Amino acid sequence: MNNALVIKKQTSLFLVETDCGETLQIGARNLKRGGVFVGDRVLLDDSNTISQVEKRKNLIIRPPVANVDKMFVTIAPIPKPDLLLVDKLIVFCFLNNIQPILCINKFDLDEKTCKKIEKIYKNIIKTVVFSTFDESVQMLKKEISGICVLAGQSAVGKSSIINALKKSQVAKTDTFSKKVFRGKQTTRIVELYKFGKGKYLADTAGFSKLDENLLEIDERELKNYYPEFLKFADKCKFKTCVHKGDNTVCGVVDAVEKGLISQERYSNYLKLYENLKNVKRY
Ligand SMILES: Nc1nc2c(ncn2[C@@H]2O[C@H](COP(=O)(O)OP(=O)(O)OP(=O)(O)O)[C@@H](O)[C@H]2O)c(=O)[nH]1
Ligand SMILES: [Mg+2]
Ligand SMILES: [Zn+2]
Repeated sequence: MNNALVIKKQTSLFLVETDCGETLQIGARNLKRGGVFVGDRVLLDDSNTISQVEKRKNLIIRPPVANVDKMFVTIAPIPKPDLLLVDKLIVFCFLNNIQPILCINKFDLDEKTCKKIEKIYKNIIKTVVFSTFDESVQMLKKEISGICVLAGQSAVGKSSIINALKKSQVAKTDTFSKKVFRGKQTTRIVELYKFGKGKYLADTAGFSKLDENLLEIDERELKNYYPEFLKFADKCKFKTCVHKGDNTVCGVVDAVEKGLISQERYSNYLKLYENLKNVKRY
């Protein structure tokens, strides 16, 4: 018996790293429940076949990665930043016991926009600003621990981050215009890249199609996933206040008006609230 970590899935074969440090390409027995995913801790039998999958901390889908510890939520001045997606990913992280880290890339391209985004998020979650075109990207290395995944819009530079940190072209990249032309993301297969003992980073196609069913929460609970709202919420008239500014005293609306809470975050909160409310529940 041998314990291993699944680092890549290739149709019916898996690339695993055993606890002894060997990398093997192996198959799996017909496992009773579910499948085997990248990030799974597995048990190998004597013929080096996956015979069991250990209980998961979490499993994110599209693309599937198990046991995710940190998400590098990546954003850049180009393509046009989708901060609603950033906020959805952050809520998703809090729901799934994942630490979000905001990675603002392409500082070389537009310092002003990068700093604007940094200002919104730096007091909410860990935020780093850099460019993959220079050494500044290397500061990300110290943030890698456990199983980390890159997420974010297509063309923000997720694969470029992997390549810059690995100092070689291990992950495929494409220009923004090529991506738009093809209408597809460049990165489709998930693989964990190793950055030292117990340190992995996965390039992914971004989770940019993260849809509402990944956020299966009641809209009234959404406010609990906005850390910066909490300290103002005790000024709301009602404990059940969802901070929509419905003519009652609301500490959050008040803080937005005073510029103590970001207007962008707040208006995207309202959008997400409506999204969740409109998700049909059967
Ligand atoms: N100016 C500038 N361009 C960058 C930087 N990092 C990446 N790029 C460019 O952005 C484009 C997209 O990069 P990718 O790494 O392929 O983007 P991705 O996020 O992996 O995209 P998908 O795989 O489609 O999700 C490429 O043309 C890169 O050269 C940067 O720091 N500055
Ligand atoms: Mg990519
Ligand atoms: Zn309120």
